[in-house]
Amino acid sequence: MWDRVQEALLAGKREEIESLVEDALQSGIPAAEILHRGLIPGMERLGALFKRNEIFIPEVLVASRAMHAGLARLEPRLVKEGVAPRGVVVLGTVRGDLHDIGKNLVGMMLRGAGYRVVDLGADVPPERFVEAAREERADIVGLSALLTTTMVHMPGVIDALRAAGLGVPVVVGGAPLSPEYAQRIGAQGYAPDAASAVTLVNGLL
Ligand code: B12
Repeated sequence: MWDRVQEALLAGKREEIESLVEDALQSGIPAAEILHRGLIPGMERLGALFKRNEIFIPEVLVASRAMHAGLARLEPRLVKEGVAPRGVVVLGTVRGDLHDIGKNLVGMMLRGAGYRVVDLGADVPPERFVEAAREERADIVGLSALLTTTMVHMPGVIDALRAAGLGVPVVVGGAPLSPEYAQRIGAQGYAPDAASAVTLVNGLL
């Protein structure tokens, strides 16, 4: 079952992913299990193949679209209904970076934990984070970066928030980051995955 999900993801078979996820949900498998045994290991295999130059950007893009489609099916189950927001989290991937799968997962898990998430998308300039943090009265700002060339834009966002007089805690994540890096740039927290992101945000509020 999980192999089939992973193979379909690697092959970028969007419709097959949708129906496998749907079937799994119908047969009572919890959404979190589908995520952690099917889709995420599939993305890990994709990353390993990409790293070894066994597949290239077009294949990764098609697989990513299939991943998005699978996540969209899971989202309603991951998100609890009718829960009063525990706080507002403004979330985005920093400027120059188009990777949004991990950020979307973090957003979903936070929504599931009862937060209102304002997702600014990918390639977000610092001033957009500032504007949204102010307008939405954010309790937390979350920054994502997947590239060593874009994680360096994170301190700029923190500086822009502070320059605008906003003391809102900033949490960061993404594959190239570390807790040390987060601390060095003045972020209030780092989490390696979506589940720990929820624990981190809970702890900060
Ligand atoms: C999918 C993918 C793409 C897709 C992105 C599609 C999309 N819509 O997101 C496409 C094809 C567009 C792409 C493009 C590129 N990519 Co790419 N990509 C990947 C890949 C294979 C998977 C990333 C992913 O989705 N992982 C799955 C998610 C679930 O994991 P995650 O993102 O790490 O997120 C989790 C945590 O990090 C954390 N987290 C993430 N964000 C946040 C935020 C907060 C606040 C918190 C608390 C936690 C948190 O929680 C998440 C959920 O558990 C990685 C390989 C890898 N191993 O990461 C390469 C990778 C990131 N890409 C890489 C590169 C080089 C590129 C390109 C430059 C390639 C090129 N030559 O053009 C371009 C850059 C485009 C750009 N400007 O952004 C490199 C980066 C190397 C580096 N260290 O800088 C990697 C590592 C591949 C490699 N080994 O070479 N890529």
